[in-house]
Amino acid sequence: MSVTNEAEKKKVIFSAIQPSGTITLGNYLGALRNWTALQDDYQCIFALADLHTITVRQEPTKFRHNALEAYALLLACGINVEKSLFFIQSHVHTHAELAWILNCYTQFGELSRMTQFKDKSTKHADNINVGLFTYPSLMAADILLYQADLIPVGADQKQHLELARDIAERFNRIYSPTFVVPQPYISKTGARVMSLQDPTKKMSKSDENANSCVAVLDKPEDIMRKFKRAITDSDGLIAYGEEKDGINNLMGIYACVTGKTNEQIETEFSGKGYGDFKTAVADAVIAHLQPIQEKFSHYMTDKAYLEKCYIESAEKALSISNRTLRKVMKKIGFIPKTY
Ligand code: ATP
Ligand code: LTN
Repeated sequence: MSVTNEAEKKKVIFSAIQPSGTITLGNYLGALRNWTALQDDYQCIFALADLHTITVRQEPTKFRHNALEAYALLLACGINVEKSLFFIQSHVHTHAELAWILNCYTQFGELSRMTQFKDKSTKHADNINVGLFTYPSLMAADILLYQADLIPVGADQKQHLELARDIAERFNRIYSPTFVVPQPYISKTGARVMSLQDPTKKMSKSDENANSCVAVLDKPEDIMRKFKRAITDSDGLIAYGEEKDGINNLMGIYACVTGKTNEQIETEFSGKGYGDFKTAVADAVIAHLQPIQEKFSHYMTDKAYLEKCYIESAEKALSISNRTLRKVMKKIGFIPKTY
């Protein structure tokens, strides 16, 4: 990414995703595809939030593999390192440093109110570590280091973003304007993809039922099988409607990957059965994912290229984020580092 005058005028977008497992069709249609569409109009900074991932215990070999795979897959989905930064959070030390500082400007009570902390402590009752508790201060550091204007996040991260805004405003008030106060970015095309087995729940990579979730890297035959088994309803009509969560979800997915409207889909399938529709959705998803899967395989055979991308981005990210960190430390009263 060249930091030209023109690029400097563009608003800064920051977002991140954790390499905590296989990337799903939900992650792709709900988040990643929208990120890639923003790259011409904004100065985009994306990260693989691996420091966040260790709030849940990881097996080292699998963790390393998941992170590299996620990096390659996001490039394959269209993140372009010529236009945007895309780095690995743990490679840019300013994140952990600012997170510590922000911990001292965040109240225990504020973190105690975070619903994700409450959910994850119930889910991982044997490992309620302090990192899980201070997760939102690290997320605030990610965002505030780059003076980001807009943050695309899903509903589950809204509360964390609100907290990042509160921390930024608090710091600016105590000292003087230091951080840009970020706003949520609501995508016009954001899709919420629901579980194929329980369409009232969102599709999630941590779902125990493997049939509920399509991974971007799933083989065509697995994608077909999962869609064929998708839960629908009994009225047999391919039409958007109330109490038709299963069909609504399949129509939403089909619309996303083909660009068709609900009316066009209803016309296309009028008089046809759910079996035909499910096959058509699966075929469309397979066709949409095929070029991504091919690019992914190519990137995975070129580790040197992947390394070049994440190192170059990390160097640029370090230089941008260090400016903010030094400013913050100076305002607090730390003795400036002269080396
Ligand atoms: P987990 O199962 O570990 O909670 P997840 O699959 O729900 O993971 P996250 O890593 O929490 O995904 O989210 C990454 C991004 O993908 C977020 O921006 C989130 O809003 C988006 N996202 C996740 N699941 C869906 C979904 N089913 N539909 C649309 N967007 C989604
Ligand atoms: N917590 C987010 C990932 C994340 C993030 C961020 C998102 C880490 N840092 C900064 C936006 C901005 C998640 O799990 N989806």
